[in-house]
Amino acid sequence: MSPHATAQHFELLDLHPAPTDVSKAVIDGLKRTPKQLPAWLLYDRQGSALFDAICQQPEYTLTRLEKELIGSQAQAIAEALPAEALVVEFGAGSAEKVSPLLGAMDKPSYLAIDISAEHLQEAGTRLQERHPSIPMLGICADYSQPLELPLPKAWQSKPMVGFFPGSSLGNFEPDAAINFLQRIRQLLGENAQLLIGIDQPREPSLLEAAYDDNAGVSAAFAKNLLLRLQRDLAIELDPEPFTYQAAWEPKHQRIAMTLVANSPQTWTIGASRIPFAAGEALITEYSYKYAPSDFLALAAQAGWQGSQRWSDADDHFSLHLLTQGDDARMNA
Ligand code: AVI
Repeated sequence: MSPHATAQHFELLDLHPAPTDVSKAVIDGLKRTPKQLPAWLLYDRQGSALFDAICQQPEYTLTRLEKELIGSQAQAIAEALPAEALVVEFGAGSAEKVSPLLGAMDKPSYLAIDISAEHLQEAGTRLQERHPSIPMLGICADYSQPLELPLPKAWQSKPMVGFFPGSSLGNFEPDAAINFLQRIRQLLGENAQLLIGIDQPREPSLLEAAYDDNAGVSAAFAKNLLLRLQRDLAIELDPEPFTYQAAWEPKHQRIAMTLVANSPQTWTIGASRIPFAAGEALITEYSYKYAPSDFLALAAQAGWQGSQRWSDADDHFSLHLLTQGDDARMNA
């Protein structure tokens, strides 16, 4: 692992959770009331491809808004960041959003973390081709869990900039979001900054359409979770009698995505049998939306403070640049 100025090959370290951890996460989630599976399970190779397809749907504006914002503000954002910084992206996905930012920054290096190894290898290779002189490395890992970064020596003293686009923080429940923001503050170290994309609440009908598009891609994304459980974990289940739903829950300011059993059925996982009643919902994901002030209040609980914010013309989506608050540094 020796990224250097002329690196051409995108190197990947695989720290993906072992299959037993995946089975345990599934069984634990199915024993909850209501049943709920961790959102990271949605992103196998097929799920990651379906998520990319969601981002192309006309109803799902989040990705387009964020890309336009980064494209138009890359220079202003880069000016707020130190030279020779290491950009650490959590959940890099197709690693497209970071490209204009890396292009505008002064001698950056780039570390991409994602749960899907094949997807990360492809995305990282494309990005490396676009920016051949920027040192890059990929790590396949579940970034929602405690993580150590096995950084190459040359990177250990670099100023760190976390990059967490796509409003993926919205897929954590608020307490977990605070824990996660605290963990990345500790992981990135003192003086690090964090650039984070956050989707904001708006007209419920727009949000419900964004998460249940006409072409049925969002539904296929959720149902792929069931196919994945069959495929990878040999869970015996019938995916057919489940209907996908996406509902705005105003009390929580979130979209709840569920697969609802149309008829009673039982899943078999090794020696465990998990019953579903007719009408019972399996929560596949929540997507919380935060107004800027609510987000900054949440971030403050994790020791981050807002330094700048960029948003689209309708103020539907924000890119927040956060620094570490004095209190946070004293308590770290
Ligand atoms: C990755 N994440 C921010 C998406 C979201 O908008 O909550 C996941 C998603 N699930 C269905 N559509 C999009």
